Amino acid sequence: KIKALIFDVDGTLADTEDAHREAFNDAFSKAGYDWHWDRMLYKHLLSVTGGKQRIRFYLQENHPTFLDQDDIDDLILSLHKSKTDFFIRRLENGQVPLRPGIEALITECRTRGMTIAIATTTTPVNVETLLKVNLGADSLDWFACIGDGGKVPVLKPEPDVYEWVLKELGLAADETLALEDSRNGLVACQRAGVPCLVVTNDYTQDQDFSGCLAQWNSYEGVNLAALQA
Ligand code: XBP
Ligand code: MG
Repeated sequence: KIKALIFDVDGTLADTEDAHREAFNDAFSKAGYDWHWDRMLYKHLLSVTGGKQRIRFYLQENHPTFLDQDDIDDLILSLHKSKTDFFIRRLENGQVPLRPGIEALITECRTRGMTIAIATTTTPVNVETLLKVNLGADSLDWFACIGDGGKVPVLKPEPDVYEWVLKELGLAADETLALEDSRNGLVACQRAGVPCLVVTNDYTQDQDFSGCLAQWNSYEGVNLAALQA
């Protein structure tokens, strides 16, 4: 019997990636760099999770000598901090709504007394703000725990964030179900033994989801009866 549903955030609760992408571009331009991530490039860069890791990956492929600077780690950190500020501003301006059907699914879980939790690779303040802005300040308390990129040393596709969440919940992997939008998320689930449902979006629809429990391209038709069947 499934006792908990574990939600990914980026791409799953909301189509956040274009807001992330624009926030990266804003941070680059504010710091005086003429780097620009368009949708096509970003789709490729999404193969690496975590904003700081994504900036480093971009530099490796496009400006490798830039990485030779002694203070490169601090530079990436400060670019990422600025990116987070720009992203939060977009959330607070109401530019990133939840995906259609997500609020109903969360309500359905809560009505049925099912535990809900979060497993994401993003920065904690991003999750907190996304939830507060779209579901109200109380909504943070609806989740039994929030596993994020600040809680574990390595991000998806490694299983650490799922393992952290399972430990917090005190549940076995097969007593839970995860909801993901990306291959990296699915692989993290598989490595943690968590059965995974996938709802794709424009950025992830071409990825390989073999081994997932079920795959949709929208939440239409995704409800607890369908999930537990
Ligand atoms: C989401 C991500 C994140 C965001 C950026 O992956 O990869 O890196 O794009 O977030 P998932 P930060 O949905 O699999 O968790 O810049 O805060 O790291
Ligand atoms: Mg995701």
